[in-house]
Amino acid sequence: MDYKNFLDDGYLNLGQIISKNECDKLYDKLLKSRDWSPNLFRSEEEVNKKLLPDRTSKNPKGGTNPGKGKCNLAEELDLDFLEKNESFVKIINDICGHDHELLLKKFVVAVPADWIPEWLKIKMKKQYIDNINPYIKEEYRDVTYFRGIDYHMDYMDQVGTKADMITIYVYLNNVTEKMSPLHVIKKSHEYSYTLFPHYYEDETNKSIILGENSDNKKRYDKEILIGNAGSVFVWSCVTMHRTRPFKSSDLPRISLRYTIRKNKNNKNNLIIDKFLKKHSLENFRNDLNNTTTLKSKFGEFKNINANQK
Ligand SMILES: O=C(O)CCC(=O)C(=O)O
Ligand SMILES: [Fe+2]
Repeated sequence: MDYKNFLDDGYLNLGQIISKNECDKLYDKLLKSRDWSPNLFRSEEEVNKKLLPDRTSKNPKGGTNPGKGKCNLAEELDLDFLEKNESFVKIINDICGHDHELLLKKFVVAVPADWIPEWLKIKMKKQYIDNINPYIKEEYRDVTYFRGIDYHMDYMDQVGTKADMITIYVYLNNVTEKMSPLHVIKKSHEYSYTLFPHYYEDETNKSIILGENSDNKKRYDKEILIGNAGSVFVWSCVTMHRTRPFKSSDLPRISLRYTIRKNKNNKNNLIIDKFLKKHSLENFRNDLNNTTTLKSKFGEFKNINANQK
């Protein structure tokens, strides 16, 4: 395996390395697990009464997303066809070591806009909302639902820690341009110190200007991840990526997402260490890049791109 692209860009497209047939079987199973329709959503009345659940011992943060050992469908199903796949295992071990830590695995669902209730669409025009789990009925919150998410780094879920983490994304159905594919900006770690919502302009399908502000910016190549079921992608936790709102479809896009960290006791110089060293990110720390922290500090984000189109 050649890791040059990962070392240079912070991103690797592995192509379709997982059996499409196995992904199809899993996707079918997921389709049967619930009524994929507007019926996933809570009513406006209920939401207005109470948006977030109380903190309990089972749910100490009062969150609405699946966690490690918490309301997580990906942990309940047999995923050996993927997790024991030789190439999949080798890539993780090469980048983060044999003794890596699995921070989280979960299913991620891109929800077509035509399933979102009108009252919520109106709210979304005024206020930036990407993760829609608070608006989904509690019994269905064993996966994460997105309606598109603006450019971010996955480091935002692990602020204040070392950046020796990767995300692995596996498409479980065929993802075309219309199915809310991921957009990844190569080398975007160069602006990893900037805060969400990250400054960008003049985006095309192939490139984007990214920066700190209009005086400090640079054009980068980007890739839109179109791929069949079984396609696998890896990016570093400081690599910016997004999805646009999913306009319309009978079926959701469902992916499996793994967040992996190098074990701190492993002293070997692994691919993730080489990546961080190459870009002087060994000591990268950012305590602010988390939407919850940022919202409480600066208020709700308004009118940001992902919300408007
Ligand atoms: O699948 C999506 O729509 C967003 C994915 C994403 O950025 C993530 O899971 O980290
Ligand atoms: Fe992400």
